[in-house]
Amino acid sequence: MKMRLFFLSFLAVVLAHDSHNHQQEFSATRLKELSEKWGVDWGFSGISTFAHLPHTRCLTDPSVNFDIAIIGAPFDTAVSYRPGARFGPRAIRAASSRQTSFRGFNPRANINPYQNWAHIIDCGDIPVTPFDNALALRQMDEAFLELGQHPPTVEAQISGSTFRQKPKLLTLGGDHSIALPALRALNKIYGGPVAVVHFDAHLDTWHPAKYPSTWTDPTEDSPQSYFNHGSMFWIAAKEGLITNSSSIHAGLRTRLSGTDDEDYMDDTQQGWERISTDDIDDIGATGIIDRIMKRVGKEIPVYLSVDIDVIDPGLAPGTGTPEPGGWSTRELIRILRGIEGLNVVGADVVEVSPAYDGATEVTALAAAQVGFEILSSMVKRGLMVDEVKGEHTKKAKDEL
Ligand SMILES: [Mn+2]
Repeated sequence: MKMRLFFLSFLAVVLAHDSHNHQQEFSATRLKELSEKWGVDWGFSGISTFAHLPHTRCLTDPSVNFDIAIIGAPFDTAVSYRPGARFGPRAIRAASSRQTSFRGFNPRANINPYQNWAHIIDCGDIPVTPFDNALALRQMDEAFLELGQHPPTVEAQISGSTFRQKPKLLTLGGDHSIALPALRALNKIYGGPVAVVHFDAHLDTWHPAKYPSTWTDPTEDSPQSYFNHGSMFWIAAKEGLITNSSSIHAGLRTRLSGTDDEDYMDDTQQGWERISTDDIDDIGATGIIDRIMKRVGKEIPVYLSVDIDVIDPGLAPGTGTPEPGGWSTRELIRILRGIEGLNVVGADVVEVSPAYDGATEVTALAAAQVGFEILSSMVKRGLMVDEVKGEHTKKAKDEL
């Protein structure tokens, strides 16, 4: 019996080896034909990655080239209300499945981000521990830094475009606290603070002591309680990660602590300007676009952070801390298109919590569309820089 088993496994090895050898005999024509027949997925077929992009475990191979990577941060143990955003990356990927490179032209942006200069891949998820937030933060710190140091494609490196010299990350959250490790990494990579353009119903600049903390002195007994999805920008400001004259919130409508607007005063001191949800009724989407562009400009490196709860919970109910009376998905998309000139060096879409979404995936669909708009802008920015350079070259030639 043993001999027979041995023989069978020996045979299996030989066959495997044999078929491996045969593979090299397939002609290029045959492989091309197979690729044309079977190489394209429908929206509903295939393994789930963002927009059917190729999947690579980038964290295990530092030599993997990409210009833009999608990375999931399935972390949700720093939320103050509904947990569940650890399933956000999965939900957003599934909801992005009607985005394909062959039908990826964005008529609002006049570009197909999936068929342009950028090599865009899905790096999968950071395997973040759900048991220990201090460790989780360390894991995310390391992972974002690791990914941000990957080499861009050779084409991008020799393109002459400054924007294309460093790879970009679009993070799928996860609760909003994941923005802190992302900002830490960007500060190391860009050698200083970046501006934050923050779409959210909430400030997220709250001092951690603004949460009930009778049981502990957070500084002594529970430093981990400082790291939460409403205080990560407070920590970021304290660590000097955010420029103090060019960051801006958009879509605010949260209740504040206590009996006055002290939270706003704290927020201003941390260097932020605020656009409320209601401002859209007075100045329209274009007015909001103007305010953001005037505040931030086109040069300074920006981290674009989109909390899906900026959208009205009627249109995006699957989120951790819903606030009635928000912008429509259409308004948010319009505004994101209007700010495409920003120098976005990193971005996230966070707080998608599919357990509270409906069977129609409406929240995840909105998040996937936000991702598409951000990718469109990043790719477009890479082209705009080149156009400017092209004009300069032309001028120089004309002058000669
Ligand atoms: Mn938030």
